[in-house]
Amino acid sequence: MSSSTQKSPVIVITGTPGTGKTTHAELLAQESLIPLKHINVGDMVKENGLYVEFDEEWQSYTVDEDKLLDELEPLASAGGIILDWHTCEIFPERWADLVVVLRCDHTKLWERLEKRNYPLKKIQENNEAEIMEVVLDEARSSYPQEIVVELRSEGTEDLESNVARIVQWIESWRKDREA
Ligand code: DAT
Repeated sequence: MSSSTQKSPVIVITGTPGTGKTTHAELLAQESLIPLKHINVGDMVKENGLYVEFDEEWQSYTVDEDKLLDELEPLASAGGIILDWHTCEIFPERWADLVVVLRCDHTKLWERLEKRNYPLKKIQENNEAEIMEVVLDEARSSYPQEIVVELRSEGTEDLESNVARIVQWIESWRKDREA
């Protein structure tokens, strides 16, 4: 949230399932010089019952968006969070200070999703979404261009450099607010 009183940013890490959001968010929470709470939105939906139903065919929860937004609002207002989710367009624009979209080569992504034992059609759907840049388009149409960053997440070198870059970004965000 871009309020001048907020001391810690809201960082959205998004991307197709399997691109590395949780891996990035966990490392970022460890490496950040300020405390950041990692919110795995998918887990929150499950654990807090923020869904309408479980879709057996797609093996996924149909999210109750109003309930989810109500639950997240106070956390986003306070700042100092990493929102880790495969979509970002439902979050109000005013929440996000930085939106990171992770990208991965589709054959590599396919292997990662196979390891999760997803149904074949769910692997196909996600693979296609990655090729079609669905999440990137969503981010670009939902947030100002200058806060959306597309980063490659294919190996550990990418992971480490991406996290270092976000840590740097947080530090300059804080300096701007001190000035
Ligand atoms: P997501 O949260 O986007 O669904 P994840 O963080 O659970 O993805 O990662 C899926 C798998 O891929 C997991 O075994 C870790 C691996 N992975 C993701 N990004 C990676 C990277 N940049 N380097 C190495 N492994 C990565």
